[in-house]
Amino acid sequence: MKTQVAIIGGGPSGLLLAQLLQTRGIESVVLERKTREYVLGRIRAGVLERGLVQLLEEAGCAARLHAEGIAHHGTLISYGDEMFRVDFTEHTGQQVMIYGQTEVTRDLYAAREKAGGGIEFNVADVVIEGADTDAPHVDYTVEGEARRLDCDFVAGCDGFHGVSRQAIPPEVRREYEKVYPFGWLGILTQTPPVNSELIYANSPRGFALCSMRTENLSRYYIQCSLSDKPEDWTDEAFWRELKRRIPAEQAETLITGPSIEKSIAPLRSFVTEPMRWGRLFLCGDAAHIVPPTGAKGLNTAASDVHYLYNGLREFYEDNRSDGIDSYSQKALSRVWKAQRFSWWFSSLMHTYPHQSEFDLKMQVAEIEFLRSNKAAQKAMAQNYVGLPY
Ligand code: RFL
Ligand code: PHB
Repeated sequence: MKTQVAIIGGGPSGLLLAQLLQTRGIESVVLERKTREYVLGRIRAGVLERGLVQLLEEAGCAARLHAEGIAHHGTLISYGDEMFRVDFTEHTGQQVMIYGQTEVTRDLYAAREKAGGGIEFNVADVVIEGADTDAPHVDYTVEGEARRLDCDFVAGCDGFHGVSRQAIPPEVRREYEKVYPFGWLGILTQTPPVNSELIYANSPRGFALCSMRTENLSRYYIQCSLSDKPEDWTDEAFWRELKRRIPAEQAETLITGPSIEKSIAPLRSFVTEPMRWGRLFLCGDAAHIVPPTGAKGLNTAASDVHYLYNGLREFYEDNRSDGIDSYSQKALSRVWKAQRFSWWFSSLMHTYPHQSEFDLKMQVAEIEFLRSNKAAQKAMAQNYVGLPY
C-alpha cells in the first residue's frame, strides 16, 4: 500500500492530522493498535482551548462541539474554605470549551468514515523504516498478516507508550522528565456538577478537582498515593475525601452518585527533543506529557498538529520545506511553555510528601498573591486559555 503521510496512532492527534490533510486532498493512512471502541472508552481531557476548537472547525468536525460544548469564561481556585475566581474573558477576551476528548475522538472517527479515509485498527508490530531517507515505509501486521505502507512522511502520533519516539536513534534523542510523587484518582458520575465552573482545590489533605462533561455528567479527581489502586477506593470513600478537600459550602451542595468510571493516572512532565528526525515527525503525547493540572495535554497535541499540518500543506501545495524544517523548533517552543504552566500549577496545588511548614506557607502566599494580583491572574488566564500558536 502507498500513501503520502503514514500516521501511527488513531488518538486525537493522529485523527485530527488526518482530517486536516484530507481537507487539502493530502492522502494519509492511520494505523491504530487498538479497536475504535477501546480508544473511545478512554476518559481523558475535558477542556479545549480556542486553538483546538479552530482546528476542529477547519477539519469540518466542530458541529457537535458547538451544539453541545459548554463555554467557560473563568475558573475557581480554592484553598481550605477560601475560594476565588480567575476570569478568562476579563483578562484575555477568550474562553475555553468543555467538551470531552472522547467526543472529539468520536467526531473525528465519524468524519474520517464519512470521507472514506484510510484507517486500520488492531495493527501490531509497527516498525518505521528509512525515516532518514526520502522514501520511508512502515511495516506492521494485522491479525498476524504482514503488511507494508510506503509513504513520503511518517507522523508519530502514537502516544507516550508508542514506538515512534524509539525510532529516533538514542544518540540523536534527548529526554527530559519529572515524575511527581502522587497520582490522580478520577471518577465519572451521572450527576450535575457541583459548580457551573471548574474548581481547582488546594487542601492540606491534597489536591482535588471538580470538573464536568455535560450538565448531568461530572468528572471529579482527588490526589492519591502512587501505590493506590482504583479498587481500594469505594465510591463512598471517594466522595467523603473529595468533600473534605473542597470548601464546606461546595461540599454541602455536592450531589453524589455511583461512579461509572474510576481510574488512576500518574503525573509526569516529559519532553523529547528533537520532535523530527528525517521524515519522521512526533506529535502529541508521543513527544511530551504534562501533568493534567491546567488541561494542557490534548491542547498541546493540537498545537503540534497545527504546525505539522501547515508544514506538510506548504510542502505539497507550494513545494516549500521551511515549514517542515522548522517544525521541531516551533512545536518545542510552545511545548516548553505549556510544560512550565502545568508544572507551576501542579506545584501550587498539590501536597508533597516531606513538604515543610515553610513550603506550605509559600504555597498559600503564592495562591493569595494570585487571588489579589490582577497581573498574576492575567498571566494565569493567558496560559489557561492557551498561548498563541
Ligand atoms: P493518545 O491519546 O495516547 O493516542 C495515541 C494512540 O496511539 C495508539 N498507539 C499505537 N498505534 C499503533 N501502533 C502503536 N505501536 C501504538 N502505540 C500506541 C494508542 O492506542 C492511541 O490510540 O495520544 P495523542 O493522540 O497524542 O493525544 C494526547 C491526549 O490523549 C492527552 O494529551 C490528553 O488526554 C491529556 N489530558 C488532558 N489534556 C487536555 O488538554 N485537557 C485535559 O483536560 C486533560 N485531562 C488528560 C486529562 C490525560 C489524562 N490521563 C489519563 C493521562 C486527564 C487525564 C486523567
Ligand atoms: C477533566 O475534566 O478531565 C479535566 C479538567 C481540567 C484539568 C484536567 C482534567 O485540568
